[in-house]
Amino acid sequence: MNVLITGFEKFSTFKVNPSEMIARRLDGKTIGKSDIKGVVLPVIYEDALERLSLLLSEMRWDLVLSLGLNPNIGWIALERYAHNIKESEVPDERGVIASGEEVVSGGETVLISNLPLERIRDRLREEGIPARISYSAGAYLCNSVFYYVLYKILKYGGRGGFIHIPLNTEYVAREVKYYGKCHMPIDTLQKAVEIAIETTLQEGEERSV
Ligand code: PCA
Repeated sequence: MNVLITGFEKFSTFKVNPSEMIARRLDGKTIGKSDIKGVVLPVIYEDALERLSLLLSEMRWDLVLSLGLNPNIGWIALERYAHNIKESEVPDERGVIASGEEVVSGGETVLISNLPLERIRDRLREEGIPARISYSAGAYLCNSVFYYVLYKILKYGGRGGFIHIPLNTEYVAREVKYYGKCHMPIDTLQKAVEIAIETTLQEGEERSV
């Protein structure tokens, strides 16, 4: 099976994006019988979707799992809903401020992740990793990527999801201004993403038996 993992480059005041680190760490790895390709997307609306469009036309991915940083959470947030809207007071890294445009013109308002979110959440908790299902990925870049992936791959039965992760401990340790924010070690974040991949692929195998 072919698995695509996307992370994001650094953005805003955060000099490190743990989602980028994980995409790089997983690139070229094999999990179960699946080969992982990890790519890093820019935090720029136009460029991120252009890059994704190319990647998604390369092949029929069995699973596309996108990752992004949410510096305000202390848990793994398994996103359920992607919304067809771009809106944020925060500009992207090219200075573009989105104000309510659609991600895909004429697309449905909401698309729903088809990952086994409850199972992933339960497995993460069993492993001692705080996790919960989230019902909004916001309306910034992460939501755009999440929506675009689902829009493209649900059509052919691919599986798609998005996970928001907190800051990584190693970065926070170096940035005193972020003391007080929640964080997890990068190895724990990576393990959480691997568990999400494994759980999804296992479910796929059970389904096809
Ligand atoms: N998080 C942002 C965009 C890039 C990232 O890692 C978001 O939550 O939309």
